[in-house]
Amino acid sequence: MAIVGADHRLVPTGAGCLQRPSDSGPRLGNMASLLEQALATLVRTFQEYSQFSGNPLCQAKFKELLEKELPTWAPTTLRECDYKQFISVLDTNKDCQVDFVEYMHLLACLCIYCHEYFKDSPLKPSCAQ
Ligand SMILES: [Ca+2]
Repeated sequence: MAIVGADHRLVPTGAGCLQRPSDSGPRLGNMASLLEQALATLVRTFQEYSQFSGNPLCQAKFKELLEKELPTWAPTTLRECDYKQFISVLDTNKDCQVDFVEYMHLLACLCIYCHEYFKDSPLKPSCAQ
């Protein structure tokens, strides 16, 4: 099912698929690569937690996202004071919410961390390859 937003936001169309309201850009509904699927998942996850409004997430909703979607990587097990400091650093415009750009900054940092952590231990091909 395609849902078209008048504001040209990506909208859910079914199991993990996103489509743009117009045909001017790439159609993400028929993704072929893992990277395209990963990008759609990043966008869709934020949109789900913002109830497809695209609005910033309040801190409680953002913490819920971290706990459910990044249970291994997110600092939700930090002491409350350390968690507040983490949010303070992440919330660059200091509006006590996490917008999409701030969310993406966190994910970019996690990607860089993963890259640094794993760069000396090359990934093995999966069993299917
Ligand atoms: Ca913010």
